[in-house]
Amino acid sequence: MSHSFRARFGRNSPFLRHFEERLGITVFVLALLFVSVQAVFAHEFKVGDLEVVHPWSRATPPGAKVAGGYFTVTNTGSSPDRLLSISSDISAKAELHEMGVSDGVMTMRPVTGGLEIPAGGKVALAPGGYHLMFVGLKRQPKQGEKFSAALTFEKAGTVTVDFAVEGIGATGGMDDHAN
Ligand SMILES: [Cu+2]
Repeated sequence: MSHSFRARFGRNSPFLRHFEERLGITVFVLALLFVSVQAVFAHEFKVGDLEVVHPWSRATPPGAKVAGGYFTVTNTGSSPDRLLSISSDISAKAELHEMGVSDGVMTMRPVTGGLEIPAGGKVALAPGGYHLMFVGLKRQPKQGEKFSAALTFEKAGTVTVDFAVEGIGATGGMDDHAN
């Protein structure tokens, strides 16, 4: 490395200081972007030892009577808990369902006795598996809005969460990169 290079780009050179400032601003802007993306997509709700992450639903076509509800729930406690019931102003009732294949046919059935959240474990409600079903919609959830629902757990109690309404065809893509 030549003398002249060091003279121009030495530790205290104005060029390097300027570059560091620019880098600092870039990192800051990226951090802000990250925080705002998190705020939009990865909202979460704590109750007792449980954390309900990114509750979301789908917009429904006009006249639809049901809408799904999805989220991930983690249990940081040392004993299992159980999701017992759900209620929301958006529908007459809300049920816990399980999707599965029986004799080659996709079926959906209510889960009886609640859904266990194992100690130190995590349960995902997602399209194709466990999900909430808001039955008897009083209005159609619209993309971009949120509606609230109360989830009641056996030990942790009741927590009110906001379901973010995504597009009609949404598959919960956020789960692919947020968790
Ligand atoms: Cu269902």
